[in-house]
Amino acid sequence: MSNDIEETLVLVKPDGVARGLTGEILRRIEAKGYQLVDIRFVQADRSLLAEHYAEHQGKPFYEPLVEFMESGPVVAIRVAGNRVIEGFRSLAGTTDPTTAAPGTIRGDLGRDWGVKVQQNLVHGSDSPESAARELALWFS
Ligand code: IDP
Repeated sequence: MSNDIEETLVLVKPDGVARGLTGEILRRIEAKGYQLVDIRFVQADRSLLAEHYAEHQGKPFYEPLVEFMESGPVVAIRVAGNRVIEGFRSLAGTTDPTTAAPGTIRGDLGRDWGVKVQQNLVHGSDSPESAARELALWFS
């Protein structure tokens, strides 16, 4: 375990924004000790989402995922901190909110009543390479 200051891209997805959970998600990021470096409200278009989710193109959930992500504004956040890339993914919890651990954003706040798996409130970059690529995309 190294001691590395990193930056990551966090997105509050359209379900998080629509449910008024942006403040609660920012609170959890700050409470953990991470720094909010930049923040913007974005109505993502298809070309941005195609680049962002390039690795998922061709998967069965790709089209519903992109449709969901363009269904409303998202909040893009540049977050800095010690090992923040894996640290934020730990705060977010596993992909499916139904089984995400209590104490995590998805586990505490994610809904599973009439809601699809893609509606899991947040995105966090999964590696330093993804973080650099995604930050350039959303904060160009
Ligand atoms: P992650 O966001 O937990 O890193 P990824 O595997 O990178 O998960 O998938 C990206 C996003 O695609 C997920 O956050 C979720 O919104 C959606 N997704 C992943 N797997 C499924 C699935 O099996 N069904 C529907 N949506 C999915």
